[in-house]
Amino acid sequence: MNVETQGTSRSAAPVWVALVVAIVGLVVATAALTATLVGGAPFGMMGAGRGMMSGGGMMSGGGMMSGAFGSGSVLQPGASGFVPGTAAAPRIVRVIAGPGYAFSPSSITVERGETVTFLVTTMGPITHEFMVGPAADVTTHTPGTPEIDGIGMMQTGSLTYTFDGSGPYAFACHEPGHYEAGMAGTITVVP
Ligand SMILES: [Cu+2]
Repeated sequence: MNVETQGTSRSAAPVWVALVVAIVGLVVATAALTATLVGGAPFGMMGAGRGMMSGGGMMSGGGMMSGAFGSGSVLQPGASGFVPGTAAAPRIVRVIAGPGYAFSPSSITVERGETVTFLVTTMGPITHEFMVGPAADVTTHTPGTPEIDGIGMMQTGSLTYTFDGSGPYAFACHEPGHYEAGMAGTITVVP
């Protein structure tokens, strides 16, 4: 009797352990699969994979918006296959102004000599402007420096600029107090 009981409990324990391990394994595998499907679906539907290649999270807002306007906007200057903008066919660069006193992105890279059309959209209730040119002129708000004035909420302004110098270039908003609050960005020129 004693021997039989011991025998039963000895052989039952490994079966029980194996069953638990199997169940836990199944649950983990199911959870992982679910996470993959749930996490993967939005990327596949929205960005068709481009979001993931360009670093998704980092680009977030801008990446999603530019994703709808062709793959030409994905490659950045310096990357192989990048097509620089020309006067006849400027490269489109989208910039979000606000909400608050910031541009997104706050740093932009251009190829030397290329022509870029900035499409600047204001998010939020504060009106912004977008001035672009040599950093010294932009910083001091020099009259005559190209700018889009008074971009209201959900409005988009357009400005085309050719970067034919070596820089440094910059952009900024000079609505009262905005530049002082940090509403500016840098433009890096690559050969
Ligand atoms: Cu502003």
